[in-house]
Amino acid sequence: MLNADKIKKDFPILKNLLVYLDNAATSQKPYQVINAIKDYYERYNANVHRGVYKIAVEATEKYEEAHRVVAKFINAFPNEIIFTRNTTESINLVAYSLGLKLKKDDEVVVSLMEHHSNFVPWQQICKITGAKFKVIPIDEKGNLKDYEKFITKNTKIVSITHASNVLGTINPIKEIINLAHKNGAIAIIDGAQSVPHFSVDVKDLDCDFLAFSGHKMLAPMGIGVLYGKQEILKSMGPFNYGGDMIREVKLNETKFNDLPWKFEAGTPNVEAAIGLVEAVKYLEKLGMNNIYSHTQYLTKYALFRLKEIPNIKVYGPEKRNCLISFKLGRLHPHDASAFLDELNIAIRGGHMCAQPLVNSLGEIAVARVSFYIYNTKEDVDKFVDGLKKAKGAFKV
Ligand code: C6P
Repeated sequence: MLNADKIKKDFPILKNLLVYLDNAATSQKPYQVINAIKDYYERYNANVHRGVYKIAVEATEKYEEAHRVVAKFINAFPNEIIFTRNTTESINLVAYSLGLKLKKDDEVVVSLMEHHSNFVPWQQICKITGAKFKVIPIDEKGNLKDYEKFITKNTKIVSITHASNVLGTINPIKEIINLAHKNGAIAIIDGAQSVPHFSVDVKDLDCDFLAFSGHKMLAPMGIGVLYGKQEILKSMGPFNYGGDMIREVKLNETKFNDLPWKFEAGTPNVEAAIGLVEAVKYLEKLGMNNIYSHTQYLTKYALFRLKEIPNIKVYGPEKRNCLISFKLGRLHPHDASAFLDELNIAIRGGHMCAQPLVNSLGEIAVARVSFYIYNTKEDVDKFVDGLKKAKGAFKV
């Protein structure tokens, strides 16, 4: 277990006794991250890869350190780390750069539990190219069903979430990657809900791409990561054209920059990259295995306590990542969320940007709690007790 009470002190927003249980949407930020950004603006704000004066060199060095720190965090090479705006943009980069080359009869495989950001780009790319869009279903427990049958010799791209943001399911991602490769397909992993919570090693997984967002792992908003195997990235064309992604521009022709800058056109989000460095260092100091144990403990405890409430339906498998989606009788998730907000408890209600999945559960919205490093057993108690009060107040 982590010492969450001590960790909480690093997070200024939690000083007002906010019980923050919407970590799957975004995490809170510690002083270490906030101060690093403040230091950048107060001391060495400059554009990167351009000026040769001192503060520009320092900003560039810090920005490049971010590639190295993130690479080490997921066991990649620094030139395999492309900074984007978020997971959504990371997946779109691959969809536009690789996906548009698909032909009729090629197949793209996703699953029903994808977030829209790993669903809509492939659905649309398939519409443009005529490729077949295949969706792996889920079983009644919330696990992928018969995925082996969906990946065939015609499959060119398999793009699957590592961990579901609604069900908490942790998918058998290594087997899926293996199966994709056996069939000659590229394997793309949506790591938005895995990388912040447990150790992810891209070499061990052997995935071709991994996408995730800084803001769900203590870093600022506006920075996402796309990991890609260098040989694949080298063979791909750029996603955006413009400044910084070029080596040489002539009147009729342009030579592109090396990796990763070929995919980082224009002025990047330097402050967010600097924040991301501190965020990763913070997580590494706690230890990813300790983080996982801590949030596992809270999730199991919350599942146990929720059993006290009659008429509650919990979605997803028993063994799961650190979030719980539920429905309490006829209580609308937004009413549950608004009621708990009055008690200073923040939870999410809605379709979770996963409408095909939530609709398949027979719902248009669910409520969700999601845990992180600063959450305590007391936070879980406050949430469950608050939900009991909501049940009484709304008579559901
Ligand atoms: N899910 C949630 O509350 P962006 O918005 O690009 O940083 O992340 C998109 C994304 C992709 N995949 C998964 C599995 C996700 O959970 C998310 C973000 C948030 O569940 C916001 S909708």
